[in-house]
Amino acid sequence: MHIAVVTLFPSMLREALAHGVLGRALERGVVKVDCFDPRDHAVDVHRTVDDRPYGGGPGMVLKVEPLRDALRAARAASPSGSRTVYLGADGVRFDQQRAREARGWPGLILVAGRYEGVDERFVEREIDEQWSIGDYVLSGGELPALVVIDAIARLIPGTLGSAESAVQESFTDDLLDWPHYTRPASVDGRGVPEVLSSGDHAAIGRWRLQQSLGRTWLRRPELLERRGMSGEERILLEEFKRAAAARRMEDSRVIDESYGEGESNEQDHSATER
Ligand code: 4HQ
Repeated sequence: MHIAVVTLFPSMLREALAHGVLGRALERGVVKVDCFDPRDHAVDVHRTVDDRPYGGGPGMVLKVEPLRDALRAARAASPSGSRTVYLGADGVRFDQQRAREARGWPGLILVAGRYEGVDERFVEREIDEQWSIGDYVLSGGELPALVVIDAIARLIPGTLGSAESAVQESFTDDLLDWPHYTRPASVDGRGVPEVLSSGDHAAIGRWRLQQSLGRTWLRRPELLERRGMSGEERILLEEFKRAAAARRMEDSRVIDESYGEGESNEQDHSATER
């Protein structure tokens, strides 16, 4: 897939893209990322790319002409049918579903703004979609561009190893991840859930799905609402809820007992540890 980025800070993108699975995908040519700097298209001696906002107020706005010329260069280097996306906090939320859709596009042109943003007439004339990566204010579109590139690139065959890709396309999509453990078997007296050392792969699969369902129910119930559950998944989640309720009961009993013995809960630390 070809990705072009219009940015005033091309080195910020190039540096960040040189690492890990994405770095390797770029080396192997599975994904190609090209940067186009509006400053290279500024015409005055100062290479000006921004100007004061009409109506006054603080900050600067990116001018149309250098942006438009950088975008033209990006389009000339991109496959036909590429879509142009502006990254800004006022866009629609970028999520896994949008990443899946964009994976099928011939190419993607990302425009990263700076300062207060870009002249609205540039957005109206040149931008197909506006994406936001979340409800917070950043100082530029470069980090959002990197987030979007990472999320899309890992969906393209050849970016991840075959083991990783198998997991990513599995039924656990749209659920939070299950907890992971590695050696040593004991850390500060805390062990690893027994089932993970049982060698029973069906049981391990059920436990992981149950943990994913349980965590999603606890932390992101709206995700579970949207996704729905199979009959077997409902049973696994009910069992998770019962176990969670039983643990809460056990905790309050331990705390009551320690109060009864006149000890503070802090002193009796070992009793409340699971
Ligand atoms: N900005 N998701 C302002 C963002 C943002 C976000 C990017 C700040 C664009 C000009 N972009 N610049 N959140 O906060 O995408």
